[in-house]
Amino acid sequence: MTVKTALITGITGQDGSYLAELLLEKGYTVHGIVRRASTFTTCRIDHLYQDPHDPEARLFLHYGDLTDGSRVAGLLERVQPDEVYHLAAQSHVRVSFDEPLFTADTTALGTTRLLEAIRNTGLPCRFYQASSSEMFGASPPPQHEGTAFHPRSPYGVAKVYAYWITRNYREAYGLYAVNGILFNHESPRRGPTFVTRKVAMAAARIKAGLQDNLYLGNLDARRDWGYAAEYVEAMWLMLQQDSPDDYVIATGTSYSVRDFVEHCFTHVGLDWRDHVRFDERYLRPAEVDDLVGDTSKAARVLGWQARVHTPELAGLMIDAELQALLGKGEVTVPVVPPPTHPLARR
Ligand code: NAP
Ligand code: G4F
Repeated sequence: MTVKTALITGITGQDGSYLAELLLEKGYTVHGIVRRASTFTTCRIDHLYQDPHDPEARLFLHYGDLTDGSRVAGLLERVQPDEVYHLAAQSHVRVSFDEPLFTADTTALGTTRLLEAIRNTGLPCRFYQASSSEMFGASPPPQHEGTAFHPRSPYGVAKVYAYWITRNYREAYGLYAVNGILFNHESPRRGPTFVTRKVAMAAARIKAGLQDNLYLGNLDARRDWGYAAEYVEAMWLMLQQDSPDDYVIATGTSYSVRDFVEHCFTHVGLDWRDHVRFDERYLRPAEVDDLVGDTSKAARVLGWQARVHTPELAGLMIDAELQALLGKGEVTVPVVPPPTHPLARR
């Protein structure tokens, strides 16, 4: 068991929750930054919560916001982490068109605030930046570490900035700072406005007779969808190497939004054409048409490769939705068996 200390920004998000689980399993002490809201936002990590008065406690939460550089610096000084996983961001592509300045402040400049804090404290900690395949945007697939960036959204542009500032601090100040260029990764913990979770939730509710239709935008876009619980293992591996570098993490396969919809509806014995309707509100001013990651480098150096592919992912997500409906008493008869994939429990 290691006795390292990690600091996670975005610990309340999808990836933050899986990463916190993984690091606690590995024996780390984990500190997470949580932004204050009028309601609790910790539902994804409530199962990990430990009373901080317990001498055995290894998970600690602190209020903080990426827009407040002095707070971020103060926390870094106090926690003295060995590893910093920077996952916090305004992460929704469609929302970034509505809120480009907030997205830039949080997703781009938030990264600089953290890197500056590390540089100024002089801590010898390792830094992980949550970079994104959205940076490749219009560059044709397959995309790898050397593919040119051509972002298509304010979010993608902000992530390109964050990518380069991370590399700049590595080159200029010798920081151990890496970019994980992760392609879309999903799970039952995915935010409900991202397309996979939106589809899985709706298909389960339609099957249960709780709603009739699902409104979507562009069904032709293609994505390389993997399973989030596996992708956090790659984040950890990147910080365990002898020297810092950047890695693409993906499954290497691509499916259209239509394919994903079909997988979910077929899984519960429905024909998606009877229920899916078009709503132009879900279109974007500029779209990313096709993302497929080339993970040769991650396989060679990190020994990482995806085990769950998009069809199994769709199955485990929809099974989880049906289980959740059963748990809430909204469905009285199991519609499908409970999830059987071992990773579905994470
Ligand atoms: P997510 O579920 O949207 O989580 C984002 C996290 O950032 C949440 O904990 C959120 O807090 C926090 N956050 C947002 N603004 C903040 C601020 N101003 N100050 C402090 N915290 C703030 O995202 P995710 O799917 O876990 O993704 C994690 C990271 O990987 C993000 O940077 C994302 O852009 C990037 N990424 C994701 C994917 C993917 O497919 N999931 C692919 C490539 C890269 P609240 O809970 O309070 O909202
Ligand atoms: O699920 P999405 O919103 O994910 P998107 O835009 O690919 O972004 C996600 O992956 C990025 C990695 O490439 C991350 F960096 C980012 O943080 C985020 O996690 O949309 C996927 C596709 C898009 O082409 C969108 O136009 O689905 C299409 N889509 C069609 N109807 C829809 C909908 N997307 C959403 N969210 N909602 C719809 O109704």
